[in-house]
Parts: sequence; C-alpha cells; structure tokens
Amino acid sequence: MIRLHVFPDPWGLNPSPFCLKVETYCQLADVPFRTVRTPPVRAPRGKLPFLEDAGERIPDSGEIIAHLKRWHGDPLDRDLDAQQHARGHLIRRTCEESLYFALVYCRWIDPEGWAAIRPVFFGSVPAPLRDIVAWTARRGVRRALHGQGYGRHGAEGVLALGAADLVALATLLAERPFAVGERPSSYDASLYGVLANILDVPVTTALTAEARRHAALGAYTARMRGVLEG
Ligand SMILES: N[C@@H](CCC(=O)N[C@@H](CS)C(=O)NCC(=O)O)C(=O)O
Repeated sequence: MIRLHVFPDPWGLNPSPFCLKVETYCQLADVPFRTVRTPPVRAPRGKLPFLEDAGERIPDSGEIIAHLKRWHGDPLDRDLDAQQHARGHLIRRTCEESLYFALVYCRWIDPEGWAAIRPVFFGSVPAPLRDIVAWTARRGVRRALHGQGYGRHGAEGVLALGAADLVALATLLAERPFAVGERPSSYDASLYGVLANILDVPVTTALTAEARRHAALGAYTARMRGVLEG
C-alpha cells in the first residue's frame, strides 16, 4: 500500500494545499493509499507531502503525481490535448506559485488570520513550548515569504495579488465545469487543493471574502466534493 506522508488534518480537509492536492489526485485516479503523519523535517526535501511506494521516497506533489502516472496508470490526463495541458499548466502555476503564497500570507502574517490559524496548527503543542514553537515557525514563514517576494507587498498588496488570481480562475471556471474540461483531470487536484483551503475550511481569511464574491468558485468546490464523495 502506498504511504502518503502529510500534515495532520484538523478539518476533514488537509490544511496544506499540496497535501490535499495529492490526496485528491489519488482519490480521483483510484489509487489506494494510506496517510501517515510525519513532521516535515523528516521529509526528503523538508516539505510535505512525500510518498513512499515500493521502498522509494518521492518528494514534491508534482513529482509524486508524475510517479503515480508512470507506475499506476494515467486515467485522468491520458486523453487531454495540448491546449488542455497548456490551460491546466497555467492554472496549476497560478494556484501553486501565486495564490498559495497569498493564502500563506493571509494565514500566517495577517494578524486576524494568524489569531485564527495559530490554535489549529499549534494547539496540540504542550503549553510551555507552544508560544516559542509558534513564534519560531511564524518567523520562518515570514522569511520565506520575504524571499519569495509576496512578503514585501504588505497586506493590501498581497490581497490584491490573490484577488486577481481568484478573478482569473472564476472567469475560467464559468466556462466549463472542471479545470480543463467536462471531467476532472490532475489539474483539478491542484486547483481544488488551494480553493477548498480558501473556501471550505472553518478558518477563513481575508482571501475567503474575496473568493466568496465569485459564485463560480464555490460552485466548483461543491462540484469537486460531489465527485470525491460520490
Ligand atoms: N513544491 C512542493 C511544495 C510543498 C510545500 O510547500 N509544503 C509546505 C506545506 S503546504 C511545507 O511542507 N512546509 C513546511 C516547511 O516549509 O517547513 C510540492 O509541490 O509538494
């Protein structure tokens, strides 16, 4: 059985868009897997998710999906044409290289988002250590966002960057039910991984209010839930 190493799941939806992406991919592609809770420091590249399959440890959600396609078949994407792959690629990059960082900023740096997410991420840390662990982790995220660049834009600037991504995604999703066509593909795993974390989890952020302006986004995550639960 494939073992997928992910973050703990406080809500029935993994709070990490990349962990939720791979869980979603496996469900859509009918790949049986078992989740394992592992701290990121024990991951091959220090980030989650990573996968263990037949003794091999594979890091990175994109590499995991490439591995699963190679060894377990490609039922979701095998019939897509070049246009669909191009559209999917751009959607994926928007979600993973831009919207994801706006979400991280709204959860970790924005004071209201941090007040809401801190107990979820650090509530189980024993009291004497909780403050220092949370503070150290937040400092790491602040530095990472500064290095990536979005951390230099300020709260309003980041929200504007994320809101622009949401407008673009809503415009595309108004045209067709899933990322690139009439049925889910691997690109929907990326899209759902981040959109569900903005719209369908109990901890909302400034980005949630932006996403709620677009009916097409909520309709999409509901459609995906229908497929995943159906
Ligand atoms: N490119 C990676 C990104 C994974 C990633 O950023 N994971 C985050 C959680 S969403 C993580 O493990 N962060 C922990 C850390 O940086 O210490 C992928 O696609 O899997």
